[in-house]
Amino acid sequence: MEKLIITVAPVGAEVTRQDTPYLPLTPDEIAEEAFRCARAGASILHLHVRDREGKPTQSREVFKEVISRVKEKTDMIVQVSTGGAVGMTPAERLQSIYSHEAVEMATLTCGTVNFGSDVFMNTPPDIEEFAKAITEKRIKPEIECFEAGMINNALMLLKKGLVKEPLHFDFVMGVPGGIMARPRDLIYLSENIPSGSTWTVAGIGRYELSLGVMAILLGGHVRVGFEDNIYYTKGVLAKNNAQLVERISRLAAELGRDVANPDEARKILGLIY
Ligand code: KMH
Ligand code: ZN
Repeated sequence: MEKLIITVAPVGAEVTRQDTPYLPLTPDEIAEEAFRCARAGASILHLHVRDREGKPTQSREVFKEVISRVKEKTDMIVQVSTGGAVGMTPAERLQSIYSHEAVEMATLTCGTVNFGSDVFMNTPPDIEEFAKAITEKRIKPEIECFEAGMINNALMLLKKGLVKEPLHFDFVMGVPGGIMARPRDLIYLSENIPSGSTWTVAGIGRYELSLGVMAILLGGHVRVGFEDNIYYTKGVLAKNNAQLVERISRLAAELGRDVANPDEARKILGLIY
């Protein structure tokens, strides 16, 4: 089986210091956390950033500053969020892809989904605009699917030439309002993408671990981090994101799957040849 790519999503847009005191917020904190996670086996950094008050922002300048600090410390693949936070405008969200030449990947959510008590809006014209902009910048999209129908939307983008094969998917599972996070849900999604595609899974809350283990076994890849889950075990907060990465690396080793370094991940994803 191909080596395992571990993505870490250490910040997110929804988690607060009230939820966990260990959340990295400043550029220095995020860069330090990225460094620890890279050492633990993460090769992709799924990046959200915060303003001086700790609120989510898609500011080009803030992304630039954070990415510069991260790149001083690690060679991780930087994957910027274009999802941002619920309620941001499409133009606001898309700033991240123009922030720094080191951006190699960007998320592309392929549909609208209920998101707790909010709605994460991604209209068809907006999805197409995002896909076009990402492809024009020669950035690899990570197609985020919160629902099975989003795979179909991605296939329509492919037909229109707005994204290119091989596609890479991220199944975000267990969001209240999106697809559930049972083993059969992951099997369904992973079996319904074009052959030759790669996929990773981001299980929300307690599903981060169970779906991560399934992905190791099925030949997929794994995302962990405070964006999706702040606990190490039930009721016990993880002290940092690296603890969550370390556990996946350890489980992968136990299960006979080697963990990819950033350049190996780039090859698997077709970022380099
Ligand atoms: N914060 C969520 C509403 C992405 O990074 O592209 C959207 C999100 C997806 O986190
Ligand atoms: Zn995100």
